[in-house]
Amino acid sequence: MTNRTILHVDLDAFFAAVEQRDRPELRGRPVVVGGAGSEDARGVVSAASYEARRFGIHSAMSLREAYRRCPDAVFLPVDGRRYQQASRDVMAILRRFTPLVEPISIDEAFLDVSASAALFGDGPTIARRIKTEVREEVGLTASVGVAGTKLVAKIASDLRKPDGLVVVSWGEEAAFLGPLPIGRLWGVGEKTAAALAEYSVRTIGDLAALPPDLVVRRFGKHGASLVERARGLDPDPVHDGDPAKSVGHEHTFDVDTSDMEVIERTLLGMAEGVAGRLRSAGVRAGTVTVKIRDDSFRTITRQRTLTEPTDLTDPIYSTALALARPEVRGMRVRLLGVTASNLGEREQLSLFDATEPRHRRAVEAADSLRRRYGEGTVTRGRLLGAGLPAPFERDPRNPLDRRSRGVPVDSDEPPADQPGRDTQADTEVDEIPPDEA
Ligand code: TTP
Ligand code: MG
Ligand code: MG
Repeated sequence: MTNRTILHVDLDAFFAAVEQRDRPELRGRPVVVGGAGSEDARGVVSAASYEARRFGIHSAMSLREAYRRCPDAVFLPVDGRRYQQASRDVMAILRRFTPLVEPISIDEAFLDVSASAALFGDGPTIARRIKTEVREEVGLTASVGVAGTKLVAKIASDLRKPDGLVVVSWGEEAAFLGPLPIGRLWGVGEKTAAALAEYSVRTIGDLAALPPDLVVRRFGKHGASLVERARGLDPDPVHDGDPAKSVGHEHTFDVDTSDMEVIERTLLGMAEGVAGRLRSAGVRAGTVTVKIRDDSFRTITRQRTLTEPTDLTDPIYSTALALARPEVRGMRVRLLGVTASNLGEREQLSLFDATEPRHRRAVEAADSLRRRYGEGTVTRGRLLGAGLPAPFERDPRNPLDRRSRGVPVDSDEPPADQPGRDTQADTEVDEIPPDEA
C-alpha cells in the first residue's frame, strides 16, 4: 500500500469557543454550554471551555454538578444555529486543500491530502495553513493530527489540545502509539480494557506485543483487528461526500389498515417528524419519497422532486399524500414511510424565501419548545389521540440524528434532475427488513 497523508482536524471546546469568540468578555473565563442554560437543572454539559475544565467540568456531566464545581462559570444555552454556521465555515476551509474531506461530527473531519503536496505542500505545512486560516477567518482554534492512517491521525489531534499540532511520520505509528493508555485505541471500551488488564495490557504497546492468536482466541475477530490497530495499521480510506443523504420515518401498523383517515394522519405525523429533523439539521430537501407495503409484503416506492426545496411539514405532507393516495386505494396497508432526500444547506438553496415569515417564526417557536420540553410538547390537533408513536423519535442510526444537536451537514448532493417530475422505483416483492421478518 502506498503511503497516505491523512489529517484529523478537531476544533477546541467547540460550542464554548464560539461563545467566547462572539462575546469577548467571556474570553479567559470558565464557560459552560449546555441544555437551556443556567436555569436548566436537568440538562447536561455539551461543551466546557478549557478554563472550565480546570474545575473538572467536562461534556456529558450534569449541569447541576458543573455548577457545584464552579458556581462562577458562565452557563449558556445551546445555540445550534451559530455552531452549525461555524462548522460549515470550517469545513469550507478544509475543502480548499482536498476534495477528500470526511466530516465525522460537527467539529471534526478527516482529510486525505496525499495528492495535495504539489499544490499546497506536505502534511504538516497544510495542517499549519488550516490552523491559521481557521483562526483568522472563523476565529476558532483547531487541533490537528497528521499521520498515515485515520486512526493515528485522530489520536494525534487529541494529544496536545488545545491548539495542538502533532505529526506522526510514516513508520513511526507503532512507536507513537506504544506508550499511550489502551483506552485511547478505537474499539476499546471499559469492558475490553478490563479484560485486557487480565493479560497485563495497560498501554497500546502492551497489546501490540501480545501474540495475535492469543488475542483472537480470547476476543474473536474483533481481537485480530485490535492487534492490527495497536500496531498502527488501519486501511480505512477517507470517505468524501456526506453519508447523511436523506431523512425518513417508517411506521408499521399494529393492524393492517385501509382507513384513509388513519393513512393521512400517519403521513402527516411522519412528514412533521421529517420536517423537524431537516430544520434541526439546517437543511432543506428537494425530493419526497413515500414507501408503501401491503399485507402481502409487496412494497412500492413513489418519488417526486419538489419545485422548491423545503424544511416544512405542509409541502412534504401534501406531496407524500398525492403520491400515496392513488396507490393505497383498496389496499390493506401494512407499512408507510416518508423520506426527504436531495438535501442541501438552507442558505445555499433558498435564493429567495417563499415562506411567509410569520409562519416560519411560528414553526421555529414550536421547534424551540420541543427542544426544551420534549418532542411531544407541540403536536397538531389532527395528530392528538391518533395512537401514533407521537414524536416519531429521532433515530440514532441515521447519521443526521447521530450527529444531532447542531449537526454538520455539508451535502454535496447535485441539484434535482427535473422539478416536479415523478419517478417510480421498481416494485420490490421480497425485501423484508429484519425488524419485520
Ligand atoms: P468534542 O470535539 O468532543 O469536544 P469539544 O470540541 O467541546 O472539546 P475538545 O475537542 O477541545 O476536547 O465535541 C464537539 C462539540 O460537540 C462540543 O463542543 C459540544 C458537542 N458535544 C455535545 O453536545 N455533547 C457531548 O457529549 C460531546 C462530547 C460534545
Ligand atoms: Mg472538539
Ligand atoms: Mg470533536
